[in-house]
Amino acid sequence: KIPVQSRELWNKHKVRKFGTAEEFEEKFISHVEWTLARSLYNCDDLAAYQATSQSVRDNLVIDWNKTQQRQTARDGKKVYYLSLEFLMGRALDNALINMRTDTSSQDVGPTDETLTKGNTAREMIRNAMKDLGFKLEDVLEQEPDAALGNGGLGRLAACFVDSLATGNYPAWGYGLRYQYGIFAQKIIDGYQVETPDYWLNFSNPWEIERSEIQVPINFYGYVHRPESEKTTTSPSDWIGGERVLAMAHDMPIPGFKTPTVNNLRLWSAKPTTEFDFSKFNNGDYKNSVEQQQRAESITAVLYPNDNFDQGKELRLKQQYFWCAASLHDIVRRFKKNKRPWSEFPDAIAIQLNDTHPTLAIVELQRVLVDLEKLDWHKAWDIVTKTFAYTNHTVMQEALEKWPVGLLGHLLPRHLEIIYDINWFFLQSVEKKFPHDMDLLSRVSVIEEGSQERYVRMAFLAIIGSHKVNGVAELHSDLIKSTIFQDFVKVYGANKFTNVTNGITPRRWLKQANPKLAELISETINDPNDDYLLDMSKLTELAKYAEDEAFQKKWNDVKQFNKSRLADLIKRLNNGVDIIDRDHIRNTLFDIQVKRIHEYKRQQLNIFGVINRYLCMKEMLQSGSSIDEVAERYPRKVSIFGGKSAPGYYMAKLIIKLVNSVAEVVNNDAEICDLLKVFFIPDYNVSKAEIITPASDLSEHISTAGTEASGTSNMKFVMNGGLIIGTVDGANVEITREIGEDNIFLFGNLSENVEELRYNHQFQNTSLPEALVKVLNAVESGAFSPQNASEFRPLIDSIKHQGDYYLVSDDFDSYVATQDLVDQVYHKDKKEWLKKSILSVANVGFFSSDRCIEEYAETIWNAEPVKPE
Ligand code: GLS
Repeated sequence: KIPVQSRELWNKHKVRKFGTAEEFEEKFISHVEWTLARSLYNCDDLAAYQATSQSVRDNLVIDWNKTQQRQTARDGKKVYYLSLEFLMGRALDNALINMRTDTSSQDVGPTDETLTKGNTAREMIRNAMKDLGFKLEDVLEQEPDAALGNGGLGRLAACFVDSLATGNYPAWGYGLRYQYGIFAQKIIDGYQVETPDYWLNFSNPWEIERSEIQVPINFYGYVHRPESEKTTTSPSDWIGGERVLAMAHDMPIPGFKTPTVNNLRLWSAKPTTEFDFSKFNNGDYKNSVEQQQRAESITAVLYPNDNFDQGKELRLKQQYFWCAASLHDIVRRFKKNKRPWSEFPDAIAIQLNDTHPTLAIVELQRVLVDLEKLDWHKAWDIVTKTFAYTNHTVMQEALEKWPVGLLGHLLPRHLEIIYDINWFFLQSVEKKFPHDMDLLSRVSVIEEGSQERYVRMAFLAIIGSHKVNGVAELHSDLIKSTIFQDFVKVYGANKFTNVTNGITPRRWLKQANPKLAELISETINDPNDDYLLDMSKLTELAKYAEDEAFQKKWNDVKQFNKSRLADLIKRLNNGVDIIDRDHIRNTLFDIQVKRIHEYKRQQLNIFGVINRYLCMKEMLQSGSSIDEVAERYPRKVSIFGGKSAPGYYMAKLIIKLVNSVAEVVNNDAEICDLLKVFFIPDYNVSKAEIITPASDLSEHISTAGTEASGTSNMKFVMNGGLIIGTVDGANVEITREIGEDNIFLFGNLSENVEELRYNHQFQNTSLPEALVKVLNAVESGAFSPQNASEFRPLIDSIKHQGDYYLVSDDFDSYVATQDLVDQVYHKDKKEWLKKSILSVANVGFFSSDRCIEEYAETIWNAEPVKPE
């Protein structure tokens, strides 16, 4: 603590934010010289990016410190969002957009007064950069994506921290600081090849290393119980066998138009300073060092699976390491206030992003019982009131379960606690439903198999939480009627709720689509972009849906964004332009970008493309002119992108098929560029920012009942793209919000899926004619002349293995709906533009600000801490 008499001096030298371009320039140069130890003579774009980020970060840190002080002083309920994935993307541009320009605070910073009229902080920096000799766009390009996530689940967490800060909630994210994010995808000969993403190659200006915060974490070892304590529910000592340290790295998360800057705390593993002297003395110096180094492997790499549980020991280690460090941190902060333990749930809400952090439930129970010596039941009451769990999938292969042996070996005391939690839970079930042995075994946390026994993490998460939510209405209904059906019986339906996902409009509209954002703010007369905080303001746009002059402007923005994407594609295609720029306005950009997964059905999309191509060829063969073909099958570019899990054979084969089809179609002179296919390699957040605004149509075509929500569907709609989709996930609510006239739905409904699957297995179902032709072409080697059987597994899965994802059942409906898309797009542009405008006008519901409010009100009972 600084003595009172010294404080005046501190205040005299108080650090200040830059507010003007000149102040920024001064900061920039001092960072080039002092932080980077470079100079005017060797400052390249990368150094300029580093210096700009450091300067902007200085501003954020001032607000960050104040936010933490304010939130501590106000002592409201704190929210902690535990997520193994945060797919953040780039930070600099986002910070520039979120940098406040209001005058309400005494702090210096870019304000309405220091900025020339109508200029944003971002514009100010752009001009300053220009004066310093740099182009902002080139400098922004230097930043590597922070790709600490796989797909939707990780990006959701990133949108949530943005909205939490924007809504002034006292909320921290907790995650892991992987040294390697999701792999970089290369396409070689049409195949996905994974290369490591060493994103920390150049130092990361957005993280603040907290070397003073190091939490010891134990693994393995054994449990010791004093003689007097007979049962496992009484305080026990866990004597850990291996110890590593968790070190904190903080990333400031700025809210939009508010001085609230929240914290994302990521843990990295490092060896303890303790040294195994016995080994050392035995002359085994190398081994004792090696063991120390093993620690770092815990946070070395993100597991590259989406919607799939691989069950690796190192993954379990990651999970415990992160849960234990985060809880230690949370408990330490709580204890500072010396409030009674019973008030813990009034002070703290912890949200579990999927089952990955379920061990936090067990760890808190251990801390309370073993370390704080609370009675088991009192402790359990605190635990269940603190936690809430979000389920993100119904896919069986994604539901986490850990072998009892593995868990007990790594975390012996935690396994005991899990058994006891289960014991008390089953007792309560038995009381409510006496003698229902089947029910007991169905809801037990322990799955009794013939060989191995498993801990079912989702069940543990439900039992340890006061609320469980799904991520879209259909999904939340489905979990209640399928995977968690028995728990609805046990707890009643009220424990289960829905919070439909959302996305942050700051990144996905303002940042990704500056031209559209500008047109919107000009049209609805909102020069300060307040609509980005209140998306219901967008309904104003509906007035102009049929206004011809406005439609033209709207269309011009889309064309600009399509050209921007065409440029990117050209660059990725080694400079070869596959998109005819003269016809870009009449070329439908049809995009499917997301993780590659059989349930997301990129195979349905590419089969549709093949069908189109075969039909075009057939027309030509039977004597039609190219104009007639163009009339029936107008210009289209089919764009794909997404990563497959490295071990997912079928998904990788789908990528290869897309690339093989592209090879044939793009080089077929006969079809005169009417159809093009392109697979964008290494789809990531920063590429999504270019891809999303450019779609005319995007595809969200999962088998009904399989996609929990989807969030890219929301991103595309927010950018004026129309959707072709199944009645699945959030597509249902998108339809409700934007109107069924403005979305192209097709395919079977989720309630029919079971029967259709049954039919494939036990009835003789025939395939649609068009699909048969497609499969025959693929089988004949039309796209793999060197190896005709290459795509056999994809065909077999449909023809001979029950077509689990119902490609054949939805194929005709899909093709017919694509025809409808062509008709509206090419024959009735006005109608198309009207749909596009109305979609954006009604997309407001899908702002992640709305989700966070729902979580705060219905699950966390947390209030914003507004800055004065
Ligand atoms: C996912 C679901 O598959 C998506 O539908 C959902 O939008 C996302 C966020 O809730 O979570 N679950 C998962 O394991 N990966 C996802 O992207």
